[in-house]
Amino acid sequence: MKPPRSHPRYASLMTREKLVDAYRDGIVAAEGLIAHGRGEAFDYLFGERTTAPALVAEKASAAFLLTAKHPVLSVNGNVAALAAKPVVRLAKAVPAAIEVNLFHRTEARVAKVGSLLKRAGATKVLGPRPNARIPGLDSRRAKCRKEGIFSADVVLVPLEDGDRAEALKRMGKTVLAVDLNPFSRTAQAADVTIVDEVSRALRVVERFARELKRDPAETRRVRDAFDRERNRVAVLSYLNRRLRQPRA
Ligand code: PTJ
Repeated sequence: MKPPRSHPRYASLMTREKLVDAYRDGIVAAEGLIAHGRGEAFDYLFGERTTAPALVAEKASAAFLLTAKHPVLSVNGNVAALAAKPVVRLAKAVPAAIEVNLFHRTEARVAKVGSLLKRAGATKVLGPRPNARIPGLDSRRAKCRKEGIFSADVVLVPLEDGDRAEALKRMGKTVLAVDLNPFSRTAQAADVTIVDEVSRALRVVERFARELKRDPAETRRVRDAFDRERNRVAVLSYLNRRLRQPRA
């Protein structure tokens, strides 16, 4: 059942429909629907818009991606369902590789997510036939491609489940996360955490990447000036203000 356009929560209800359809098509894991619920609760608290601290983290992420030697965008079921086009556009703008990496991994779902990304315009998608493992991870998330996540220096990990971000950090990589939950383990482990809804966030990172690309010195300045602790405090202060004054 599609919600009527006049419904005050139309956009949010349509996003749920999109995820349920993607679940039925074998793109999203059942657990992904639950994860979305947590994400949308935080989005509601943040006012369902990109906040000023998120913008700062988005610009810094663009700078880290542009200055990387081998940047990779990691994609799971939820990210593919909500933001296949923004992922592909960002990958082209940087340019960065795309790798499907699933927590609830089945080879069938890896293939389906890959096909969806290709329909969204990706020319190459890594993920099938994994030939390396992320050390220290027991889950199927450890499976990856040598020429992809394994050898990347900067990895963007939207909607993580925590332990992989920490394992990637132990490998010496720079980890950029997108997570609406500022208290999550991922949010705390990442070098840059974008606390914003994934489809909005990736569009903004792409816009900054296109802008910064023209000015390498400014790109390095933005990257080096990013202060993760300061950004985290700004996100939490924003949330605190919203909780005190929901209409602010
Ligand atoms: O497709 P798979 O098998 O790789 O599984 C993907 C999920 C999302 C199920 C898996 O990675 C997982 O279990 O993740 P978690 O531990 O539930 O963490 C997901 C995080 O993303 C939570 O902190 C949510 O608040 C956040 N989140 C959910 N939806 C969004 C979001 N953040 C940004 N934008 C969203 N739309």
